[in-house]
Amino acid sequence: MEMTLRWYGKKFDTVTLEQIRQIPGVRGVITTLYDTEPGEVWSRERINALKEEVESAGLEIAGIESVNVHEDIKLGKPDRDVLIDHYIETLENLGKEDIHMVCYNFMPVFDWTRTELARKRPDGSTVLAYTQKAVDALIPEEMFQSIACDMNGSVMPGWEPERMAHVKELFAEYKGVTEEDLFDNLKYFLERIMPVCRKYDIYMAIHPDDPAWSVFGLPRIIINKENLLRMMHMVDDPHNGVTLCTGSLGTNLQNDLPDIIRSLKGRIHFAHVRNLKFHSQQDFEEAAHLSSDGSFDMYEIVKALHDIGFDGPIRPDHGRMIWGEKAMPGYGLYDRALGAAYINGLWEAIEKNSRN
Ligand code: DNO
Repeated sequence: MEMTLRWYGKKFDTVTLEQIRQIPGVRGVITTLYDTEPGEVWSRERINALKEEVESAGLEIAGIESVNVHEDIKLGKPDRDVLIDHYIETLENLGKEDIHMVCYNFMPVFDWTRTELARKRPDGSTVLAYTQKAVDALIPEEMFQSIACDMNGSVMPGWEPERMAHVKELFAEYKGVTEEDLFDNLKYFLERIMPVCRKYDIYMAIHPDDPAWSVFGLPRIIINKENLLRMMHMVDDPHNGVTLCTGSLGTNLQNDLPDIIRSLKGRIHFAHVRNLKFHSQQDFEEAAHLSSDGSFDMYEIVKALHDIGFDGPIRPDHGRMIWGEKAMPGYGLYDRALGAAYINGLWEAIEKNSRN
């Protein structure tokens, strides 16, 4: 595996490349052109400039998170072909710049969903949290308003104000769209992009839906082992793979994370590792990465990744806000650096043990 940290770019991130460079074992960043809109072609010049910026700080681009998929592709609307052409052009430009892993998601309307961005824990840290009761009590258009005040002035991925301005219309468009429709539209998209992925050896890594169930009645498909295997087999090419995100798949306690990891051998191209603490089935908060701070056995998760020979980029995922840091919720420096050190420690121990 290659330990990495997500970085949103100089204009958007409070964390600098120089700081990332000092986290032991981190040599790569996962980044994006954060100010591009879904459907827009990423120019080779802009990708190259980003690459040079990262490389001049002594790091490398280990992959992109995300190249976002336009809603019309997810909806299977008539203009999807043009939009997929644009996506292909972006992939081509990334390939030419020697970038080989792209994370994306196929969640309708919302990307990840949380009901609180700064829940206070007993140790004084703040974390993102989800309570089903709060979601049930909200109308979707109010979701953004209800959490906006805790964003620390940042633009959060998946919660861009431009996207939120259209939530009402988007909901109307998804009326009647079933999970089967979404599977069909995903298949169509994947089949069209696979040739360019093969040509430039780009590994697509779909991000699971977070939480791993339908919210606000919208269809959601990347939620469990059965559906992950279905999506892999329906376009059976190694370039069609998965981002194994423990914090997303793990929202559903029925999902056995080490078992899912083992069943996806060879098709996990990127890993997001984090821990959650559950208070009841659909009421949880994000915890420190350490197993004993949450509900997951992080040793078993990292061991499963090690056992299947996972060699792609991995990153600590959302961290707590600690030590007075002000940053994009989930994406401060300190707790993610602690997470990286912890995952590196687990990996080293598992690696050395496996040699004996
Ligand atoms: C949240 C992230 C997601 C993820 C996208 C991938 O913090 O894990 O926004 O980047 O779903 O497209």
